[in-house]
Amino acid sequence: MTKLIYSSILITFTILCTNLNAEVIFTELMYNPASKEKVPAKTEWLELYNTGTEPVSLAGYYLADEDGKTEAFPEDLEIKPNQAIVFIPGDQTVEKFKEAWKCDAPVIPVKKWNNGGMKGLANNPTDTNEILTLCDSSGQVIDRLNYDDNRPWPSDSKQGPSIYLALDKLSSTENDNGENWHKSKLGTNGAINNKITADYDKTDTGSPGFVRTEDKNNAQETKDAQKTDDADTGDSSDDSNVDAT
Ligand SMILES: [Ca+2]
Ligand SMILES: [Ca+2]
Ligand SMILES: [Ca+2]
Ligand SMILES: [Ca+2]
Repeated sequence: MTKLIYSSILITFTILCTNLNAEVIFTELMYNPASKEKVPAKTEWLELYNTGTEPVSLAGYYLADEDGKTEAFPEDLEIKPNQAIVFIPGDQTVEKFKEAWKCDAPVIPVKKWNNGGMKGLANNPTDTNEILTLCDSSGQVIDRLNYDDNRPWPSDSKQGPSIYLALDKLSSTENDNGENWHKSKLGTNGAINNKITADYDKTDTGSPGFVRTEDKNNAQETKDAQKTDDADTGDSSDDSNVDAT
C-alpha cells in the first residue's frame, strides 16, 4: 500500500516536472547541519540560483516535498540573472542567520518549512525521501531535486558541510545527477565556516548566497580534489533529525 502511494506521488511529480527550460534552480543544500536540528529545525538552509538572462519574479513560488509544502515566498521577491538567494526556515530569523553566516545575498525565511508543511529536509534521503521541489504560483514544478546521501551523491557526514552543485553543471537537469554535487569544503568555491552562535552551535561549511560561475581551470582542479573528498563515505546513521520520514 505504502509502495502504491509512493508510486502515485512519483508519477504525479514526473508529470508535473516537465519544465526542462527552468532557469531558477537548486544549487546548494544544507540538509544535515552539524548544528543542532531540534524541532523546529532552524539551521537548515538552501540556495536557489537564476541561470537565465532575465529576472524572474518568485511571487507565489513555494517549496514542497512529499511531506508537504511551505507557504509562498514574498510577493515582491525577484531573482536577478546570476543571482543566488538563500532560503531559511521561517522559525529562524535573517539576523540570526547573518550573525552566523557571512552572506551578502538576500536571505528569505519561509514559513511551514518545518511542522505543518515540508517537515524539514530529511537527513536520511532516499529515492522516495526527499523529493524536493520548487513550484511556481500555479503549482508547476520549476526544479526538482531528489537528493540522496548514497552514491553517486556525496555522503553526508558529521562535519555538517552542505552539498553544492558543480559550477559547470548549473542546470535543472544536471542537478538531478548526484555526481554533479560535492560536499562543501572550506576555501573551495567560496565555502566558509559559520560562526558559532546559540542556534548555530557547531561548525558547518557552505557558501550561502554565493555561486562561482567562472574560472573553468580551477573547476577541473576542484573536481579532481573533490573526487578524493567525496570518496570519504561518512557514517550518517547517527541522525537526530526532525524528519525521519
Ligand atoms: Ca521533508
Ligand atoms: Ca535536516
Ligand atoms: Ca532538477
Ligand atoms: Ca553556494
